[in-house]
Amino acid sequence: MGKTALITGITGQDGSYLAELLLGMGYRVVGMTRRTSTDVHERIRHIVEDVEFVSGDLLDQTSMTKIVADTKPDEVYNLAAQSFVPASWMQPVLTGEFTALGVTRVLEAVRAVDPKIRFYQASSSEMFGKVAEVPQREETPFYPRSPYGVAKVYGHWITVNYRESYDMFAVSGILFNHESPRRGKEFVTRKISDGVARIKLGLARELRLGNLDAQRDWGFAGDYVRAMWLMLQQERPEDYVIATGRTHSVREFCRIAFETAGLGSYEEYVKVDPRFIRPAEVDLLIGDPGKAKRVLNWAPEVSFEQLVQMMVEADIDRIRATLPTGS
Ligand code: NAP
Ligand code: F7E
Repeated sequence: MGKTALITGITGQDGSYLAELLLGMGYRVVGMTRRTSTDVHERIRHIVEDVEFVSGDLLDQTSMTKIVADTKPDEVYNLAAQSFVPASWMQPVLTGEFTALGVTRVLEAVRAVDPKIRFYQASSSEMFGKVAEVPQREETPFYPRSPYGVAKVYGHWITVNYRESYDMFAVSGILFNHESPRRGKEFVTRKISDGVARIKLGLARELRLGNLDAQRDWGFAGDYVRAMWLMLQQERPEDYVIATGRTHSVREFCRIAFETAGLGSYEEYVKVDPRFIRPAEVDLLIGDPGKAKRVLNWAPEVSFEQLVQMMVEADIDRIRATLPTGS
């Protein structure tokens, strides 16, 4: 019998890649979705027939417990969250409900139904915030800089606490920024690749961004979901930093993206717009993936340059396909 995995957040970027990975390994994949009045399956349209869907919400304990009891998973991947940092200043309470207390609700469901179920929590490099050391490791103290980061710190520690209180196999992956052509368009990398494609195809003339000097350790989402799975296959439940170990500025991302499209210098098109500057910024993130390499034998396969090219080319192809032929 193959294993069963329950994924919360299956309609998101990571959920779609993780579902593909697990289906390819023969898992029965159960995806939790929220009820919506419109179709939200864009990222998983190609595997929608292979996934079993259950309806639930991180805000609702009853639905969470029933889903875990009914589907009897071997592994639960808790990827659902309000994940956009600027939105967390606009909706700090809701972000806390989803991204912080939501984790406790899933953990409670697992504990009540079967504490032997293995649990993965999607922790984030945003927990390091105003960084205490460079590069950031599993032991680096947290100093979050947004309501999102604060909520993720709660989610992280409640996962550690359930592991220590109830002897559960509950682990936390501290993932640094990971991107793909499936990234939401509000995040800076996809905003840039989409903006570059629009300029290339004559649909826009400029791209408005915020802080171009912020530095992030950007990897490819497809590589990062492999690490999630590996963490749940270990003998002992432990937390891991997942990162490339390299950092780049938003400005560098722009430079490569505009060059990839053959548009020349980004400076001709990019305008800094104060609307996109954050109340508090995370200036520099760079992770040390040493433990993941040593213990999980994990390493990223897609480089920064390949990632930028992949995203720009995918957006050009996608938008071109919507244009009348010949344009
Ligand atoms: P994403 O694309 O924003 O997807 C978020 C998912 O959460 C969506 O499927 C969304 O469903 C679901 N969701 C939100 N609120 C929910 C609720 N109340 N009940 C049930 N589902 C809910 O995020 P992602 O980039 O795939 O990231 C996955 C996880 O990793 C998130 O927890 C994120 O915070 C964390 N993380 C991401 C990164 C990164 O760089 N991508 C790095 C570190 C950690 P709808 O489709 O219904 O909105
Ligand atoms: O911003 C700067 C912005 O929104 C990256 C989430 O997945 O990764 C993500 O959080 C940087 C920031 O991602 C714009 O100020 C400049 O310094 O793409 P982002 P994020 O905030 O790092 C972490 C690991 C997560 O856990 C989160 O869930 O880019 N920036 N100009 C901009 N950012 C945006 N969004 N838009 C701009 O116009």
